[in-house]
Amino acid sequence: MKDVREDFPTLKMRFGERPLCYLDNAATTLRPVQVIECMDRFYRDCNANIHRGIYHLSVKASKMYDQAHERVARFIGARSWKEIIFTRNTTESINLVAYAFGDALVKEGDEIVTTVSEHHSNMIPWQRLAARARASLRYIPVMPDGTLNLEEARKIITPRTRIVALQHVSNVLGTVHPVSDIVEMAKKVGALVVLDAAQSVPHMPFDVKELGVDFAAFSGHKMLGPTGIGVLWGRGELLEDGDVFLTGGSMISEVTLEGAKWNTLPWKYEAGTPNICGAIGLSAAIDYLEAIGLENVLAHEKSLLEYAYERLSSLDFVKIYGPRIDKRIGVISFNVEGVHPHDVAQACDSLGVAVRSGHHCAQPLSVAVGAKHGTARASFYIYNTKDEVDALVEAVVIAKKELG
Ligand code: C6P
Repeated sequence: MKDVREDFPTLKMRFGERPLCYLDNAATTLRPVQVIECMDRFYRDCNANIHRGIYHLSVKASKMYDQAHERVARFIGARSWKEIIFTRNTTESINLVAYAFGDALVKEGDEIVTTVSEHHSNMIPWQRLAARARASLRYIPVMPDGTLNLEEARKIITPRTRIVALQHVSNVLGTVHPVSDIVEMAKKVGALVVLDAAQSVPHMPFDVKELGVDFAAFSGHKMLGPTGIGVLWGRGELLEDGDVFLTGGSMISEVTLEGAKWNTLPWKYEAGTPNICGAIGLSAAIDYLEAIGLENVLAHEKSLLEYAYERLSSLDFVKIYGPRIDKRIGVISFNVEGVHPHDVAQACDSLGVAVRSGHHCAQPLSVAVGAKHGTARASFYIYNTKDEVDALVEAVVIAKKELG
C-alpha cells in the first residue's frame, strides 16, 4: 500500500519527543488533506442551500450534493442513488428504520431479534420499539470469544420475528459476523434484516447486493470523512412504501393546511437543510479509499492486527478478548492484570498513544466476554504502522510496571 501518512496533518502532531500514535480509529478516523481541502473549496466556491434556489450557486451545490448520493451508491453496490439517504450518523440511520419501518411492521406479540454483541445504537432503538409495540426483543447470545451462537440464533429467529438487527463487525472485538447465515435464517421467516455496517464499510469491500440485507447503516467519520454525515441504505421498494421519519421542509412535494404529500426518494427521508458539505466531504473520502483499494485497506489492517496480537499475547499479564485473528479485523481489546483500563489508556497517552478504554458503547458485550469493567482498545487504519504497535506495547509494559 502506498505511504499515506503524509496526507494526514494530524499525524504531524508531537507530544514532547514522541509523535502522535493514533490507535482509536474505531471511534473516529483522521481526515486526509484531500477531504479537508475539498470541504474548504465547497465553502469558498460553492456555498449555497440546495434544491431551493434557481441561481447558479445553488444549482452547482445541488448537483454536487446529488452526485454525493451517486458516489455512495456506487461504493456500496446499491442499485440506485435514490436508495442512499444521508443522515447524521449510524445512530440516526438505525433510529430512522426503527421509527419509519418498525412502528408500522411490529405489532403486539411480535418479536425483534438483535445480538448481545451490538453497539448501544443498534440495541436501544429496538428496546424502545419493542416497548412501543408491546413486542418482545430477543438477543442472539455470544460465545465466550464474542462470536455469535448460531445454534441459538436458529431457535431465536422464529415466524414471529419481524426484524433482525445485527452488526457486521464488532467495534469492541473486531469480530466479523456471519451475516449471510443470519440473512438466510431471517429470510426463511420473512423478517427484515438491518445491518449496522459502521465498522465494516470503512475497512473491507462491501456490497449490499451480495450481503442480501434490507437496510445498512454507517458513518462518514469512521472512514476518513467528516463528522455529522451518515448513510442509511435501504432496498428501493421498501423505501418507496415506508413511512416518514423527520418531517418538515424538503421531504414534501405538496402541502395544504390539512396535510402533505411526500417527496420522491431519497428526499422523503431527508427533512430540512442537510449536511451538504459533509456529503461532499464523504464523497472525497470515498475517492481516497477507492484509490487505495478496500482489499488493500483490509490486508494492511490484518497485518497490523497479527503483529499486535503476537506482541501483546507474548505478555503474560495481558488478556486479549475476542476470537482468533482469522475471524476478526483490526480491533484489539485487552486488559492488563491489576490495572484499570482507564489507567492503561492514560499510561498510553503519556507516550502519545491514543487508545480508547471502557465499554466502547457495548456494555452487554463487555459483560458477556468477562470484562465487566471494560477494556483498553486499539483499532487500526490505513496510516498505522508496526512502530506504532511497538509504542503501544511499550506503554502497556510501563502501565503494568508502574500501576499493576
Ligand atoms: N462506535 C466506538 O468507539 P455513530 O456514533 O452514530 O457514528 O456510530 C455508532 C456506532 C454504531 N455501531 C458501531 C458498530 C459502532 O462502532 C458505532 C460507533 C464508536 O466504537 C463510538 S461509540
